[in-house]
This record gives sequence, C-alpha cells and structure tokens, in this order.
Amino acid sequence: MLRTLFLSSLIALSSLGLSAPALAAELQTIKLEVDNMTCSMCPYTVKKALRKVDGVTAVKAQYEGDGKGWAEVTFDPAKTDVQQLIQASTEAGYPAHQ
Ligand SMILES: [Cu+2]
Repeated sequence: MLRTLFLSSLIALSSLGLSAPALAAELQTIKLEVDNMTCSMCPYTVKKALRKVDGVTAVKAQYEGDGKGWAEVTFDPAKTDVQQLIQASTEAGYPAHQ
C-alpha cells in the first residue's frame, strides 16, 4: 500500500518534470512481518538491530502473540533498502518479510 503510493507519487512527480535527485531526501516507511518472536521483549531486540542500519530513522515493533510480530521502519531509501532491513532483523534471529 505505502509502496504503491510511493511509486505512484514518483510517477506523478516525474510527469511534472521534477528530477530524481529532488526526491533523494524523501523518507520511506514500510511494515515488515517478523517471525520467531516469543514474548514482549523480542520487539526490543528487533528494534535495536534495525536502528543500527545506516539510514534508518525510526522503528516501531510489536509482539502480536503466537510467535508473530511486526516492525514498522522509516528509512532513507538513498542509504538503505528493504533487503538490508530484512537481513538485519533476520541476522538478529527474527526472520522478517513483507
Ligand atoms: Cu522474547
């Protein structure tokens, strides 16, 4: 949903003749599903891992029960990307996916 909005605003802006570098400072927010959570402390570990990624400006995470949780990450797409965020959470022991 956010990704679609982001892409359609990119298309809208480029049709106005704005160049790509003008968008470089735009932050992007995505929500990842996070596996392997077992308690309400797990989100802290996930948050810590994601905040270490260069370009990440904000992280929210929550345990939803049943081994599942989520993380909402705001980042600068000029510095990092979804794959790196997924990797950081996964390396901390919590496999993430969109
Ligand atoms: Cu836990």
